[in-house]
Amino acid sequence: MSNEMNREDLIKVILMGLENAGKTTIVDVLTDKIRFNQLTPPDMSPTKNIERSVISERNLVVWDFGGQEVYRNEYLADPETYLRSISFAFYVIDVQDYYRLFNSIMYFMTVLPIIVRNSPDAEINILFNKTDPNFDPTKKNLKQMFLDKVESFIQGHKKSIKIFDTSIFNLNSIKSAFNHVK
Ligand SMILES: Nc1nc2c(ncn2[C@@H]2O[C@H](COP(=O)(O)OP(=O)(O)O)[C@@H](O)[C@H]2O)c(=O)[nH]1
Ligand SMILES: [Mg+2]
Repeated sequence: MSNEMNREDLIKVILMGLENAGKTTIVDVLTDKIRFNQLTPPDMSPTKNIERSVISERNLVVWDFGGQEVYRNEYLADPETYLRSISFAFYVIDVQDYYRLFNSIMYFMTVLPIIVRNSPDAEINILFNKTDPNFDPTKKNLKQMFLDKVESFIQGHKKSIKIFDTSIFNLNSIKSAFNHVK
């Protein structure tokens, strides 16, 4: 890890969620590696472990937590290394992935208390990602299903949570979700 990444004045932002939710693509938007609305989604390989990106102009360091199960277990087993001093946590859900919705709910309910315990001041955000302009959510509304399942759980944690619909096909939707991060 370079010295820049260790700078203590940087605001720590984390992205968590299952693999394939679109976390790394979001980092690429925030770091201006993707500058135009995509006509087809970029082809990406799964993130190994954690990748950190510094956005110097905004004083941010973004931790992209690879979502594969082996890595997920590693973070949860050692939260003091990974989940401390977080200012903003973004939990990313693929609203088009019906078959893994339940898995994503379970992971959210597992990580939220650990984040809150290790970073009590962290602001929690949920991104309903892949809400593409041409995607019709009325058939299976995964966003509503997710919220229904976690509602009372969130209330139990007395945290107010910000919610955003995002898509790589609308870069502004992603940038706006991070506007309040400073
Ligand atoms: N349809 C659609 N696909 C997306 C979107 N964002 C990312 N993807 C695709 O989803 C796949 C996984 O993205 P990636 O960023 O690697 O997910 P990660 O595993 O959470 O880091 C890639 O093929 C991306 O191109 C989106 O908003 N809509
Ligand atoms: Mg990734």
